[in-house]
Amino acid sequence: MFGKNLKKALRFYFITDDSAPVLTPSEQAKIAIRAGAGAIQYRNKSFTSMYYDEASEIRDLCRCNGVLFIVNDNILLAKLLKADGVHLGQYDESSAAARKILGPDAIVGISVSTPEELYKSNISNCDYIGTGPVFFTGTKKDAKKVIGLFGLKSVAEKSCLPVVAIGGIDASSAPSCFAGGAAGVAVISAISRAPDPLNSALKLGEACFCSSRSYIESPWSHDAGPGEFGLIEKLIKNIPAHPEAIVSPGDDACLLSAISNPVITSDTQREGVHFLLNRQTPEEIGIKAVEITLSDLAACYARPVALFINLCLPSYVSGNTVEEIYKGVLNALNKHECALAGGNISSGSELALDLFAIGEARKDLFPKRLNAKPGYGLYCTGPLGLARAGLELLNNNDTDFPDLVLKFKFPKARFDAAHILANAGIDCVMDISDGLYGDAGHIAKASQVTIELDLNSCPFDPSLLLFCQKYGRKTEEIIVEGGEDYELLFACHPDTYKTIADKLKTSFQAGRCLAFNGKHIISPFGTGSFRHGKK
Ligand code: TZP
Ligand code: MG
Repeated sequence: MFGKNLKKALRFYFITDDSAPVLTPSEQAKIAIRAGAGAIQYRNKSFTSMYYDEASEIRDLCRCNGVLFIVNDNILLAKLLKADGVHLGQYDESSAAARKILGPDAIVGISVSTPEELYKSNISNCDYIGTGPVFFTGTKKDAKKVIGLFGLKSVAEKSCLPVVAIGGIDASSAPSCFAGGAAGVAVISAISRAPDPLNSALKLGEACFCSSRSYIESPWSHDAGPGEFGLIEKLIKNIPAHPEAIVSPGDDACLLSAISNPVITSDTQREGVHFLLNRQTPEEIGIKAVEITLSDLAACYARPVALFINLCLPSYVSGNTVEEIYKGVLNALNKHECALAGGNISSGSELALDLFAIGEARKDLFPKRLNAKPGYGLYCTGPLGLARAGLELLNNNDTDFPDLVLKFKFPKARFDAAHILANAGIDCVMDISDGLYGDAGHIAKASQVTIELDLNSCPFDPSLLLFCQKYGRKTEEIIVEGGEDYELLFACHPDTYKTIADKLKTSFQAGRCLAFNGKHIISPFGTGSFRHGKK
């Protein structure tokens, strides 16, 4: 989330004061957030488990307002709190340990007072440098000698990482720190002990070119959060009427108009497994969740009718984020003329979406995995492996192949292709979520045939080829093992395929079905199944 925006987030960096006379650390954090701080460090030199709730509350405030949340000194506390990062002093644990424990996306900061210290420090695992005290500070009792603006400049000039100036800084001295090469200023007492903390914070925000904000509470906050009912009320206000949802969300249950062959499917999307909150926008997450749930209906030739969505909402996800997820959900449903018929929201430790979709099947044909026969070809409605490559690019912050990233972010339920397959009477279909190898295996097992994978007539996507070249990957392996493309995989007689090949422009033959010979899949390429979220 902070990748490119790190420098911006560091401009106004507030550190909580564990012994301020009037304001609690949470109150200080709220003021700093309102004044436009981009980063907040939780600093509590006498931290014990007693302070866990306090630290969690500040983490939630930061998350809900898009503010970087950093923990001082304690890597394990940062891990426990799922903080965005940790700030380490010269005598704390190593930045390598922080990187190992907190992962590649964590923001790791290190304190450095002089160019010599910078030179001696291993900063290969660090994202920013804290330098000071620039001015006299009474807040840190064991602070080093004041380095002055000259000292700040000498570190900033030598540092390849953004430098945050610290120590005795307030709104009036912040501009001189920026002029001295600082990317940001970190303050404690200028807010925590100011006679008028909000006013001082706002002035500091101005000096850092940060706009003030009306901060957002976590939906679960006891004081001011909207809570489950408030949030649901807000969400259902935006749900458009749908002709098939006679009694729509808001009541105990939804009354749908009668449908003849109901088909029901469900899908789960979990943070860190199926989606990445720091790499996909909430709206994108909502769109994708709907498309892949409806993809199961497409694979059954069913028309989408209604969708239910249960949300597990951790306290660090704001009501705004949920509204954005719903915006994506509603956009996707609208495209497929499907009603949002109801759902539920509960608190939980990680963001998760459980979706249930109801569709209406055709009367004449319900395709099944067990209908493949020896002599049939195995075909696919579109390119494979692109979504997997897109996920790897996202994980590497690589912007070289945006078309592949789009394939990961925006899979499409292939109702268009399903329509063509259904009209040709094809009765063995499934959607590919787990990769060709894994999903062809499902067809082979259910139909008791052997499937031999063959990519001779598979066109290789130009971007995928370039991706494989760049990352030293085997294209065939990504095609066979990569998942989440949500194309349709189908088996039919080769003569049947000939009648539809022209209509399915991106389709290709991926293999053939043989009489069972003791092995379900023969693959000269990859032999692994896709595991969502696994690198
Ligand atoms: N590290 C160097 S100076 C300092 C720290 C934590 C204290 C900064 O506090 P203040 O009140 O902004 O001078
Ligand atoms: Mg420290």
